Amino acid sequence: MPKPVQAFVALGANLEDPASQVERALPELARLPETRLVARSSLYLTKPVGYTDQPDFINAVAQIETGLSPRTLLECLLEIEQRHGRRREFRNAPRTLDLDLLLYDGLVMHEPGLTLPHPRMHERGFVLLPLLEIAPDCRIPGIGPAAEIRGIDTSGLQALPSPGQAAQSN
Ligand code: PH2
Ligand code: MG
Ligand code: MG
Repeated sequence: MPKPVQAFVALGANLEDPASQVERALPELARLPETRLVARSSLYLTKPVGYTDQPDFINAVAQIETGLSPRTLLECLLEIEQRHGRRREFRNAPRTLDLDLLLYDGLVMHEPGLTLPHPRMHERGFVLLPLLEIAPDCRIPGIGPAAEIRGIDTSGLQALPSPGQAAQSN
């Protein structure tokens, strides 16, 4: 088996109990062959970006360690989306589950259906905030340290308390 690498996956959902879609997808990532879940972010409630006439999203980011190739990992992510009833009606349409491969071991690649790093990740607060929560030292190839990206609009983002975490009383 090739040496396992670190990879980051963005999770997003805004249909059919989105928080549960994302929470259920995390152990499914952990169960992929040659893969373990290293870290997961909080859930974030986020305003839709791009096509805005749709429900708010739940977003999160997961860090995995995997021996799968980028292409095989991508196929596995699409399979999990399918199991969650993902339908693709139009670009940026509401979805039960979206799993985007953000980073794979510092790899840069441009292939049909698979661009690494994810080409829009550095512009999206709903990706950067959860990513920085679990990987504050993360570097995006071709961009630089994720923590140094400026000008991201985070106004539509709200980190949700994790279950069991007491709500703040003030
Ligand atoms: N995904 C998109 C487009 N817009 N907006 C939010 N808030 N969250 C998403 O996951 C998202 C989006 C395309 O995949
Ligand atoms: Mg996406
Ligand atoms: Mg996607």
